Amino acid sequence: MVLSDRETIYALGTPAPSRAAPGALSVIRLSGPRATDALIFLTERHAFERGHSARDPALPEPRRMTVRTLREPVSGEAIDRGLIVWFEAPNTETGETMAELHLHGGRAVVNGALAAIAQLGFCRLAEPGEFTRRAFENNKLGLTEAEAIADLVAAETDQQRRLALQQMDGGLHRLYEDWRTLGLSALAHLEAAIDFPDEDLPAGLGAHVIEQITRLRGEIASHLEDKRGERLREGLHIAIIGPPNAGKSSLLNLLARRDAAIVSDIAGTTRDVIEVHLDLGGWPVVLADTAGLRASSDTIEQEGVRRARVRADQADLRLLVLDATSDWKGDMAALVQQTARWDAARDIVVVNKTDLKPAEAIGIVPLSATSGAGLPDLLGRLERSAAALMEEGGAPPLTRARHREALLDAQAALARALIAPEVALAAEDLRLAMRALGRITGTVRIDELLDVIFRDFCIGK
Ligand SMILES: Nc1nc2c(ncn2[C@@H]2O[C@H](COP(=O)(O)OP(=O)(O)OP(=O)(O)O)[C@@H](O)[C@H]2O)c(=O)[nH]1
Ligand SMILES: [Mg+2]
Repeated sequence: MVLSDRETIYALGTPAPSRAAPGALSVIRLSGPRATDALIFLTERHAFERGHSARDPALPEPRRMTVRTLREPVSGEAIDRGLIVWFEAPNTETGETMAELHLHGGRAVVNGALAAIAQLGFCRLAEPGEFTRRAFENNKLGLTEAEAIADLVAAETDQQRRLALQQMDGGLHRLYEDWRTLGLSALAHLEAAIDFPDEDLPAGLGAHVIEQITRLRGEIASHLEDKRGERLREGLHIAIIGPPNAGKSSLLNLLARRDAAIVSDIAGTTRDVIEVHLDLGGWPVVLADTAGLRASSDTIEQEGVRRARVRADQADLRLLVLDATSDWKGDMAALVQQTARWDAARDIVVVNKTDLKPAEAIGIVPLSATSGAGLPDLLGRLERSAAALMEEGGAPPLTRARHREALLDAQAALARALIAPEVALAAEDLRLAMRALGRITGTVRIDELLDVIFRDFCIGK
């Protein structure tokens, strides 16, 4: 992307109105030094021909919404009557002068207004993510905050929204910058040792520096292990497991409120893993139905059982579904024992078909997937388990693969620094580690990386 701060850019900030879905309102935003000229030429008759405003002041006060008729600059034909507002640089979102046109949301209005701005000849359509990029260039926000805005727009559940808002506050930015500060102070010690070798400094890295690097590595390592951010972005993985015919697929359909999986009285109906996406009390969830766990001579069913076990191990949470009309206590003991990652505190045992035979025991959730009896209790348990998984630890969670990659680079460089044979080499590795951290927040600029990131931020792409 070629960047020119002097150009005034514009874009429709709301979804493009379609015939099927016109909006009540559409908002066009402009940013750049001539944003207010655009407002004058679009709202004051003949101003464009004259090349200046006849009235003084032709513009409303900044930050004050004002009703104006929007006109084609050349013909003077009215396009819409709407609200205009402008904001003075530098206290704006992009750091430049900004203007907004709040118009009626019809296609002809929006297309007419966009064409009118183009006619002015001194504004150009913004490239994807360009408003955010300008905000970043003008130090209005860091990269992690910009990513948080993209996350906020993409958020589908309450909890995703909460995390995005937290990140917009800069919690993640501060965490990474604190680490960078710590690393840079260790680096300053090393550089002193290099620059003044004759001074009475300890040989090698010195205990203080080793302690700092080790602490940094430890903090980054636990941050990398924290899966909350990934779970919030991609969904908490919940696996439904249990013996054949217990009603696993019936439960999936009940929770999904649709017939996603085939239900039948033939044991061994489900073979492949079937996934549905749900919102469970604000937590995004990927719920997986799996094949009934049993020894089988059918090779396809064997593969299904293998996949079910893999899913059970990979999932964040397991729902063990048992059949109340069978020896469910025996099945429970056997299956819990076979499930490598069973966690008694969080994983949930559901005893299904209680319409046929009641079931009671401490800790289990009795359910009838056919009547829905017991569903509220099960939902309550699921939400509590989800909340327990998500709320561990106070630090802001890792949310993006991009951050993970940079943190892994930083970790590797820190590990090399600790075993470097010379102080100069250790310093070089430490510098690389700090660069990797700076890449996350944007403190260290890498233009090709920024191009990719900002293109990704484009709303409605
Ligand atoms: N009475 C009663 N029948 C149920 C209940 N839940 C499921 N069933 C029936 O039990 C049978 C098996 O249900 P599925 O949901 O296919 O069971 P599954 O655990 O997915 O079975 P596999 O895929 O073969 O492992 C079907 O005939 C369902 O209608 C229930 O709560 N009460
Ligand atoms: Mg099934």
